[in-house]
Amino acid sequence: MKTTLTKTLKDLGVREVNLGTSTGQEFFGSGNEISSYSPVDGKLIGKVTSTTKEDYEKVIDSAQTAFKTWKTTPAPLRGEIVRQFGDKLRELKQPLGELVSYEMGKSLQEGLGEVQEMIDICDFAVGLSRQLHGLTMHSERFGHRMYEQYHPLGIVGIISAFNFPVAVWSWNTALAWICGDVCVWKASEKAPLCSIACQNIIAEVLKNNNLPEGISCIVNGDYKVGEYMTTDKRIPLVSATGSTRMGKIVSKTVGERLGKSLLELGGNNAMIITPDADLKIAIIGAVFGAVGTAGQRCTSTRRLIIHESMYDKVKNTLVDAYKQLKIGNPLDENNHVGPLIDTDAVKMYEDALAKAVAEGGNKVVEGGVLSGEGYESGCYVKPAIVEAENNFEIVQHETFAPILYLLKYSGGVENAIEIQNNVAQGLSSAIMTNNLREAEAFLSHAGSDCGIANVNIGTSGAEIGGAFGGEKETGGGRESGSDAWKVYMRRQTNTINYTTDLPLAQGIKFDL
Ligand code: UN1
Repeated sequence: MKTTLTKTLKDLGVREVNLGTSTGQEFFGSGNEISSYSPVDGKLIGKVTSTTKEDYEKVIDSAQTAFKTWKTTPAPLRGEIVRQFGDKLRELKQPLGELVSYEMGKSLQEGLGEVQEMIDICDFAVGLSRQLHGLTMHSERFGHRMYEQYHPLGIVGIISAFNFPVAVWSWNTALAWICGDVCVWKASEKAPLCSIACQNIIAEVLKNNNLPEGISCIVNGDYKVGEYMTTDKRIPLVSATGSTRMGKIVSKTVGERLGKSLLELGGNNAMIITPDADLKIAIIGAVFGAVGTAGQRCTSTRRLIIHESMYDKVKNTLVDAYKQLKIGNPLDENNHVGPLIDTDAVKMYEDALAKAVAEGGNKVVEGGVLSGEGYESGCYVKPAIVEAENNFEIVQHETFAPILYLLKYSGGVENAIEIQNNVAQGLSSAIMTNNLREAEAFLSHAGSDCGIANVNIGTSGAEIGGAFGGEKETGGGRESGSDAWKVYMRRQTNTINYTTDLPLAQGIKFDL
């Protein structure tokens, strides 16, 4: 992989983060060049060569070879490598956070937060490396023992999106590594330098421990490189984060060869605000959820479902809150909202707003594209709020931009829950209420149908300790905490007979 920087990152106002001119995988990229432009100022940051099919074969060879060493390394020792990786991330948190912020456009606080998520998942994985437990069962036969074990799976393919260019990879890779797998990562072609920085960091850790770099590999390029992975039988698990459209293709292709896929796809996340809500936290939660990361999180708040008795108050308070928002260079800590990833995303934002109005929506915070000094990249937009109906086509879709739809409900909380669930996606959801009955109804089997359901917390900003993912068109996969590690391993049931007889299960007699 060859990386060429136009200037040093320092010249661009970003501290250097181990982003050499190449990674140890130098021979792995000889295809077309991919240019990385910063949405912050529109400048070309650098170019990366993409992975050809030939390069890809070399990557897989090195991953397969590395797997032989890695799968037989005791899990706690694998954890030790992840611990060292986490320590390196602690050292490099500031510059890596700055690179994330500069290449992707999220605020510096969020860039640093993303690196913090990486550190946290490393800690989690280190502990887990001593806890890859299976169950023991009681056999129905005399003199038999039965138990289950989890074994490493092989090569894990990771396809990640631009919006969390480093954290989502680490959720997958930190767990996969302690599970004994090796990883091949295709990062978004919109943020390739972040992946190279991460690769350089882990490559150094592996080298210091005399381990093969093939334990962690990167490939670069567009969907074709993704296709190499999804069609490749040597990759038993493909973990993909991104749009529902992409996820359906990945699922179908991997499914055709009966491989496993872990999908974390689009969300259409709602927050319900009931008459018993604490408005102070509801408003902050809603605003951060809608405009944080410029509305480009899978968990961003897209819909507010507000009880009619509170509707005008919430609307007016939100309109006032939006007036305080500062939009600009995300590396400047005074700004709340940075740019969208590129001008295509700006076009989608404009189209979505136009569609919402065409369907009868009413803009209460106008929105619009910013131009002039500081906005030269053409990627900065104003967060917008639209009064809408849940059945509008555009409201049913995830638009990766800071557009918040206001929806009204009347009657009991069950009506709000019905509106909330009435979309194709099922990632994150929230209710703002101090009413125990409403909160419990929301969390019950008759409540939210999402993978994440929060009370008095917004839809975004999940901690790594829980399983992350959602239902329906969100894809059903779970990454990160809880027992998400199990998908990265193969389960084996073992039955051992320590007698001199051969009793058959289910009491079957078979005498010769
Ligand atoms: C994503 O947008 O793909 O819950 C991940 C959150 C973050 C992760 C988002 N911890 O908002």
